[in-house]
Amino acid sequence: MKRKVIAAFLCAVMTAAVITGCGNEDASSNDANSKGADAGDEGSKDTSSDDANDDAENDTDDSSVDDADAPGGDGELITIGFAQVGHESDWRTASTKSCQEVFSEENGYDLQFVDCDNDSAVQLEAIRNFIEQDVDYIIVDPIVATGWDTVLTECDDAGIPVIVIDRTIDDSDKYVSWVGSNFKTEGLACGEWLKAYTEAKNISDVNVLVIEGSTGASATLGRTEGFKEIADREGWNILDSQDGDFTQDGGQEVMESYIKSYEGKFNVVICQNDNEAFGAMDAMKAAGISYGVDGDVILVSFDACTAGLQFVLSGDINADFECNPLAAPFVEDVIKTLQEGGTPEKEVYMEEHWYVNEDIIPSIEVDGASQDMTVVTEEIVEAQY
Ligand code: GYE
Repeated sequence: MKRKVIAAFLCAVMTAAVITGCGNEDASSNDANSKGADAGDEGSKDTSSDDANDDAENDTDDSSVDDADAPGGDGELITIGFAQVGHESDWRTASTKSCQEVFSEENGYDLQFVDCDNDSAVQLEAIRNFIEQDVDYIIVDPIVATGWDTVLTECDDAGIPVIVIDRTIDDSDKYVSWVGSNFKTEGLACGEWLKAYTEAKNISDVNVLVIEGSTGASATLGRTEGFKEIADREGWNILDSQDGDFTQDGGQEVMESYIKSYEGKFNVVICQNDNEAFGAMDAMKAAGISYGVDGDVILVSFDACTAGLQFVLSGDINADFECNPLAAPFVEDVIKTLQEGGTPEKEVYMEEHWYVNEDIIPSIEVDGASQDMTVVTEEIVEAQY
């Protein structure tokens, strides 16, 4: 099919335009008042109207593009296959909802959505089905960071552009664009805040339990690495670090077993997402262990979805490091750029904020950049996803 040939050509152009690989050290901007994304290294901007794209448009000979043959030509819907991780958390629900809203029929899309239920084999099969169906674009949120080169080569051979969202792919660059968060920065921010907070509270003995996200997910790897870097630097004692699978049940189970092994020995619990924190709270409550701003245990979380922020507001969670799930509008910018024959940014970073209950640490320094700590209010909770 002609449009596939054109797409394959665009893929080749885009592969040549790779600027940096995923996982570079650039902190996403932590501007306290706006939600959005940063494209590449150049700060926040509209990804569809930057110079790089304009140049690429000029360089691309699209004289052979026949509008009727292009995806979505002649008023046809643009077909998208989306292989979503699963439905494990509030964050995931917000991500799915955002994609379904943006890629609606009303907006000109036919979205084939597959919930992969956290199973990598199901995710690979979903992508191969999308190739079979000859969709126009594939969106994937990779459950794990590795094992991608073969299937991405198959997409490339079929001329179907792949857009990666949220978690990164670490062993292949055969995708057009990635839109997501810098998970290591989130982990570093958590560590820097904990350092400032324990100093402000005169807590010199820091004994930490970590409830990790799913094993092999880049969100888990980055948050773990960032936090550990600060813990090692500060000489904190990480008593244990186990997989809670990003679920409430997982968080509760891990916390219950931690309480059996370490009761009386820990004063910090780091949960790598809100749902795990809800489970950890249930386990601590049942064991009579107090947590949060008035408790014996400092409780920290990631994601900062509405329910998580409610617990920051109530003081049950001390700090919550946002991970912004609303990538879909930026993915749509990527698709529009491709539709117009342009070259989208290889990496687009979501903008995120760090939330706390107490007004004692106004900002922290992460990778040399000052980042605000935002005290949660009712209005912030209500405006959150
Ligand atoms: O933090 C967690 C979800 O990949 C960033 O996955 C995402 C993580 C998020 O289940 O809640």
